[in-house]
Amino acid sequence: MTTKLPVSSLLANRAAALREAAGYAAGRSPEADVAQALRATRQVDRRLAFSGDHTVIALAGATGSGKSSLFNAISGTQLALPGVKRPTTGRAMAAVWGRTMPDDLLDWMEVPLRHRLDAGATQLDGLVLLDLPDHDSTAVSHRTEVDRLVRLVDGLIWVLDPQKYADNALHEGYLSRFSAYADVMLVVLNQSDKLSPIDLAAAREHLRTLLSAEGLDKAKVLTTSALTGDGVAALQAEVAALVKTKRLAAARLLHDVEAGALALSGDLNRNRNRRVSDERAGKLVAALSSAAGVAQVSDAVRQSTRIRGGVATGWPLLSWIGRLRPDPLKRLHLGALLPGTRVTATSDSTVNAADNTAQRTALRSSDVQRAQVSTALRDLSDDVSPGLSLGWAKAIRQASLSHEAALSDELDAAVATTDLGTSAAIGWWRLVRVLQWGLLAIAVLGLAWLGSGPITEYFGMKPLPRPMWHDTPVPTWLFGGALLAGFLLGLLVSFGVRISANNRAAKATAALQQSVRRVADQAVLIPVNTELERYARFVAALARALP
Ligand SMILES: Nc1nc2c(ncn2[C@@H]2O[C@H](COP(=O)(O)OP(=O)(O)OP(=O)(O)O)[C@@H](O)[C@H]2O)c(=O)[nH]1
Ligand SMILES: [Mg+2]
Repeated sequence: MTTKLPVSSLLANRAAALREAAGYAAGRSPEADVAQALRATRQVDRRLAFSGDHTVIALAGATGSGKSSLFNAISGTQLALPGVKRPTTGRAMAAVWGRTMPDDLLDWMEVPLRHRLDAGATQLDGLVLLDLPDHDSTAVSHRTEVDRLVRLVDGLIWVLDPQKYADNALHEGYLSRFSAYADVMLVVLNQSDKLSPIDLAAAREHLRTLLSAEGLDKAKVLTTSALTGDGVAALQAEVAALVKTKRLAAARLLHDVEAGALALSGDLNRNRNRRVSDERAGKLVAALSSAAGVAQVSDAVRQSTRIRGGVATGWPLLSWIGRLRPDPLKRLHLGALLPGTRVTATSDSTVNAADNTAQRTALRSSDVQRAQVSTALRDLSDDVSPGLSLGWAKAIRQASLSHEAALSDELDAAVATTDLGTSAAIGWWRLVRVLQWGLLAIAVLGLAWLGSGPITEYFGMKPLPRPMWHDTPVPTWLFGGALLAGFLLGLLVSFGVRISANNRAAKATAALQQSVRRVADQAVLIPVNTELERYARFVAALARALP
């Protein structure tokens, strides 16, 4: 019966965190780093899916170092063919100790040559030993095979020989890459029979120094001779110890996950709680407001209110002249919002309203205003990007520009659909209007009274009485007084109209700015903050994946 790998929840948690981080980093962090992280998590999934009873350890090293000979020595077989002709081994071969053959595992590793051995009293039950081709082979196929398998195995035995152990190509080109894997690695100096005991001790010391310099000081170093069998038992014991813990696979995978996390950590920055500041958002809204013509519309509201207020409350004998003046709101195509044709803006229609070609104003933003918007957008993304890597900064910039093409249409639609507060009539205007017409009626009455003489005479009636007040006939008082009062009232009320106009302009400005703010939210602030949120999640996930 096979059991699942006794893998610590640490590995599972870290792998999950790394997968999450890689997901967030996709398209932001360098592609190769994201790929490495995802490869590591995939490897965890796949390796964990296989039998946890087996530990795969590979013999790796340069050609002629004695990998195949050690394979035979450890297994007590002649399965591998050590050769004089170099390189000899071309395909990996597996020896499996125990009663079951982990075919699924070896299929995944694509190792077709497999032999099962009885573990007997060897303590090697569960070991899958691989004889690999030479890692620095002249044959490309050998190198590819080694590179592929070295990624998949649980542990490694690096076989060196006295002639080549200090070879730079070996250390800098290959071994140093495994510095993080020192605890799942044994380093074996083979062919010890070729050196005198003193030279062997010196070589071993030298090798230790070289390994330390490459961060591999934790790796165990052994000396063996496949020819004489010297040190083979000790090597077997080390291998048996690795197999016994059954933690080798988990340890190796954990290193892979950590390496993946480290690759992405170049994009870590301590400041993960980035948000667009209120100040920046305010500046953006100001630039957008300017481009959207908020001031112009607000002015038009003021003018329009004054004209209409004048017509409504002015002296009727003069106020009709105001009707001849064009309404500035209508000139901006905002006349739909004047009394009688009420259009209400809904909060979420602002962005989509851009499709509605009927809702367009005659406002056009200038090049200067457009440049101000561009600057505000750039400042905003620059503001939240310091310390971020290029990929993330670029993603934030792109988020800030995601709606740029449609921005002016969206703003225009937002202005066109904003309720400017000009539709409702102003109460006291009506009162004044009634008063004005009343006064005019009194004046007409006075005039009629004054001119009533010929009419009453014509009809043979008694002339109307003509009471006097302060030596002047009352009808004259009525006529002159009402006219003067109407004129003066119109004059007086024009100050009130001015206040109304200013109030309405201020309210319109506020309403327009709110509409512009909604566009800024939808088109810029939400996309940018979403990207920043993504970065925060990336940092949090990566922190959980890192040691
Ligand atoms: N003296 C001595 N010779 C050894 C020892 N181990 C291996 N040899 C010889 O070294 C040569 C190469 O050995 P292999 O085991 O084929 O080496 P390898 O690392 O498998 O080589 P490739 O398959 O080409 O990568 C053979 O002639 C072996 O007999 C050893 O410990 N001492
Ligand atoms: Mg070989």
